[in-house]
Amino acid sequence: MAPKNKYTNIVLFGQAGAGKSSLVNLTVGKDMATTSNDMKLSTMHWQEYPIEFDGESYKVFDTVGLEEPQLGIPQFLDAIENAYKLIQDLEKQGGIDLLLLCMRAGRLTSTLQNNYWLFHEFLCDKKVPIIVVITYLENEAGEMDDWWKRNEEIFHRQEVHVAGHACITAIAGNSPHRHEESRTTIRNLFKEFAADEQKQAWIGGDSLFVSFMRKLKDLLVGNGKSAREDMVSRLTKRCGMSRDVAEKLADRIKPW
Ligand SMILES: Nc1nc2c(ncn2[C@@H]2O[C@H](COP(=O)(O)OP(=O)(O)OP(=O)(O)O)[C@@H](O)[C@H]2O)c(=O)[nH]1
Ligand SMILES: [Mg+2]
Repeated sequence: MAPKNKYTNIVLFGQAGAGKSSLVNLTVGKDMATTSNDMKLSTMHWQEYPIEFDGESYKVFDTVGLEEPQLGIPQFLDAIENAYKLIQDLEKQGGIDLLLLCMRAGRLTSTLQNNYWLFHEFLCDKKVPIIVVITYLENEAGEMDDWWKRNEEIFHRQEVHVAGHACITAIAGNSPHRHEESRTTIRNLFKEFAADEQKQAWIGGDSLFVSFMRKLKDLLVGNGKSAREDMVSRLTKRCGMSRDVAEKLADRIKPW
């Protein structure tokens, strides 16, 4: 097993405009990541942000939202391939400690579900704990966390199973108090997953890459043609991709 490095690696994902870059800035306490005011994509490639507080060092990887219609097929495939390369890369740097799925308060969309499947199941093989961070809650009438109480059941029903949640506002705006409260919430979350006991819980067994390759190998030993087909069918059924896109992705991720 690769030795743990001193950083806690956190991968951030979610739709464009969900507040990923703002979440980085909230955590750091100053503007480090570029945020976008419109729906145009501000980040085409993942960005790495070293963050330190309370004596712990983290690396946060801010990824591109994986949305097919908005991105266009070639860019969508690039984005997935990039995410896949990032995960492989992080394996060599001690693994991924935490996935943060960022969403804007509102309906639980199919894009969010697809992103969840893609990262958590397909790319990370359910081995990395995943936390959902709900942004845009500065105007929540009661406590920001009330949003979760109202919506938790929907996540279960939609089979989006998370290890935890955080209800926040990622910008100061008119609610500096809630912004501060949000920073504490996120920092506590980071600390929780940086804790050694927590890490132990998720280490052990195969690395993500090894288990991914083993799955492929098992499939290939059985029948090479069905291996590709299996991946395509998983991508269409679970990740909501069209057959055309799934086939292109299967061909790009692995030379069959
Ligand atoms: N009101 C409010 N606005 C927010 C919040 N979080 C982010 N925003 C705003 O939403 C816009 C998009 O935020 P970003 O942080 O750039 O979103 P992103 O997920 O990084 O977007 P991409 O990089 O394009 O994928 C910016 O104008 C932010 O100021 C929030 O909690 N409340
Ligand atoms: Mg961004």
